[in-house]
Amino acid sequence: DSDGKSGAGLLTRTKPKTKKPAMYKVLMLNDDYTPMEFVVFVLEQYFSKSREEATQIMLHVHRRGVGICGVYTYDIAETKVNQVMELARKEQHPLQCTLEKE
Ligand code: TYC
Repeated sequence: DSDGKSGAGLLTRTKPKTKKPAMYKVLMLNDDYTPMEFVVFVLEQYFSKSREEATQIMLHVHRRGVGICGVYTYDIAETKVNQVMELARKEQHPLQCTLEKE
């Protein structure tokens, strides 16, 4: 055996058992119609950004087409995307928010 002990196929673990969870970026996409103030509101409410930070991210998306709202585990990232998409739909804004594995 590779661990030098007898027995079939049981390898001695050398690494710690715990591993970091996969992380996912929540991305915001630009469009021509969603008001800037709505995007800033979303970044403050769902991504815990200050007014200043939210404004910077919104302007980055406005100029570059896409930007990162935050990085989370899958369940949290997915929940935030759903919450943002639901509010945008309710308010009739075409804002798009999506997930990307890091
Ligand atoms: N481009 C939009 C406007 O001029 C503002 C905007 C910014 C929309 C970021 C979406 O993710 C977005 N009103």
